Amino acid sequence: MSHTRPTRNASALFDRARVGAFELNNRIVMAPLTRNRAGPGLAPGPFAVEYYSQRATAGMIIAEATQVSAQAQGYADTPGCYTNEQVRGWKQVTDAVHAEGGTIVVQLWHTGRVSHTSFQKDGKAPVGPSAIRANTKTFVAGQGFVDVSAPRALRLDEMPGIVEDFRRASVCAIEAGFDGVEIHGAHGYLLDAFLRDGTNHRADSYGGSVANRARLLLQVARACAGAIGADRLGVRISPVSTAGDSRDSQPQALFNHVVESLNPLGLAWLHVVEGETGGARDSIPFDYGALRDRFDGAWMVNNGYNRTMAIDAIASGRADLVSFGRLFIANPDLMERLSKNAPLNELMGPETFYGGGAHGYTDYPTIEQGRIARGASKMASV
Ligand code: 8OZ
Repeated sequence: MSHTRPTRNASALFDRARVGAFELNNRIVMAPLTRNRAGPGLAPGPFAVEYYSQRATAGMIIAEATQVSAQAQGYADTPGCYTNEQVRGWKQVTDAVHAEGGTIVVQLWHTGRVSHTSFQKDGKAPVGPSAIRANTKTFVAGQGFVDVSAPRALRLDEMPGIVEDFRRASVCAIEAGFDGVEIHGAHGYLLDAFLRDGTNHRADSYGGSVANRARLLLQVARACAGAIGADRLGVRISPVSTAGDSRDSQPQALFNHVVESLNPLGLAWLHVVEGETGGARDSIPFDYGALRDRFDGAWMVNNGYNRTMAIDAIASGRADLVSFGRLFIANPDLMERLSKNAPLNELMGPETFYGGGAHGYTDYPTIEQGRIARGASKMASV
């Protein structure tokens, strides 16, 4: 298989794009961003409607990682999509984004072993592929950042329940007005932890061979595709990232298989974190072209893209979509800023990322608001 694809969809970052069932306004995607601001019942909080509708000019918004069940929670104040209250909350968000002409899907996750007993029923251990504790931390209200708890290995008879939780949550997502769903298969959370030989030491049909380790992700993707349609479904992977203490001895062979197996489902997109999440893009050598050669849907790339890199990735045909995380935190009108090559807002301090209220969430100015504020301060100084 050749890894240099001819420029098949040579187009511009700002061009419309057909992705599965969607007609996107442009190829700029808001990456899923954990903000820990859910309200009562882990429904989206009071500022979420404004936060997401401010960003509706993105070609597609992928709403923050959202639990498929109570067991799936691993951090304080992250939302769910498995109760009526949560569905009602999300419906207000999706209605507001649609009113602005946007497209919004939700990322569904099970944090797996990246969790803490305080989030689990009766204070029991979180679950993972194997009883191996992750070398990472989570945030627990009242305790701050703490080591994640030691997990127990899921029993074989519990596996259908995990698949069912994802399927049900994907149905809830559509009820909540989302246009589709992204399955979180990255960053050491449950599905990624199953994929990897560093975190999956099982001896049953979900462990050992690459095919066995990929079984859960495949079953989840198949179940969600069957429930909501593969043309509304994407998967996110992070082949070489060590986020969430993710480890594998042969990531290339593993992900070649994963993508080859997902492809026949006809997914709308595959979302690939290139390199170390939020860090070096070339942390270890990896042939992403080999993955793309195995996938027929839209190819979404992520991790540290700036305007020039994004324009080039799309114009060269290397990618169909580019997702931006930090730039979307700081710039609600990122699409307009990129299209005009306008200056970007500076990111506020990390203390505003995870938890809190409107500050650092809904109070980043658009170009227009910035102009008004600058005009006002000039007037004030006269
Ligand atoms: C940062 C903090 C907590 C969770 C991920 C959902 O890494 C996350 C996440 C990021 O995918």
